[in-house]
Amino acid sequence: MDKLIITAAITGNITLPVQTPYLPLTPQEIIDDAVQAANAGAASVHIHGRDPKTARPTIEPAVYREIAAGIKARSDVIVCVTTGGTADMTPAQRAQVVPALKPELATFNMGSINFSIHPIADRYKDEDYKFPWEKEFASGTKDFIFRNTFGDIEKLCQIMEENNSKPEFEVYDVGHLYNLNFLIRKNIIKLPIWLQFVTGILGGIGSALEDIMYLKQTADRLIGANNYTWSVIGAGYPAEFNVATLSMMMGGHVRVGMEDNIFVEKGVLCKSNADLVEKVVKIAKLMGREIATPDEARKILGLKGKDKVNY
Ligand code: KMH
Ligand code: ZN
Repeated sequence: MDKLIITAAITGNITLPVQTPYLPLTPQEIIDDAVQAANAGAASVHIHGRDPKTARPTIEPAVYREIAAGIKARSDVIVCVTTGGTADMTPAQRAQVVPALKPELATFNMGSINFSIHPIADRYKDEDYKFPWEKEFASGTKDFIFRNTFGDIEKLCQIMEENNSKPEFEVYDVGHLYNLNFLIRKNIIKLPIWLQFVTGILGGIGSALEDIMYLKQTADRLIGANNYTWSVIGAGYPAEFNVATLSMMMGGHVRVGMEDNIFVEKGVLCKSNADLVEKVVKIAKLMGREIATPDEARKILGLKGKDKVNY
């Protein structure tokens, strides 16, 4: 088995400030938290940017540049930037961070889903919210189609190739593996690939043991076990740690982080992403799985190296 690649998803664009006071929001908080997560054992940090004043998720390249450069100055961790954006952004706007930063890794969403966090809005009273955009942002996702059409995917493939950025393919459901299979057969996506199974999101597949097994078996059948490396996310608690443990047993890799889950134990908020990384490192050690350093992860994933980014 390869050493374990731990990704820490630092702030995301679906976790709301009302949910936890520990969510890193400003570029400096995101940098500090990402460096801490790397020091705790994360080989890769997945980055979303937020507006420095309003904390609302943004795709503004200057914010990403500040964050990525700030992390690079203090750590050799891999920086994986998002191309996910939010409901008010077009796929073209979401992709602009790739030519701007030429990152080693960037997320690549493999299909369109009704990506929804609207039940979160029901949990809070109006006076609980810290920012005026939060409530509508969450409730509006009831009708949000996270658009990733075949046309969008082809364009993003080209952008990623032009900038020598490796896609981290986000697979939210089994159909997305069929989308991948189609594009591999058409020679639009080249093997080997890096897959992130994103489970437990409302609108996509769940994070039961059977769901993870089915994703893995389907990927083996369609793509071929030797043609991909995979990692898994289970949104929420305890799914994050359950699927991480399962993945370690199956030879996969893991993602934790406040983008996906804010609890380190039942009812106990994590105070930083490092808390979540430390817990998964403990599980890995108990299971005898060694942790990959950033450079070991670069080798496993075939990345171009941090000297070839544009930040
Ligand atoms: N914007 C969300 C619906 C990613 O980082 O690429 C999903 C997302 C995933 O942003
Ligand atoms: Zn993300």
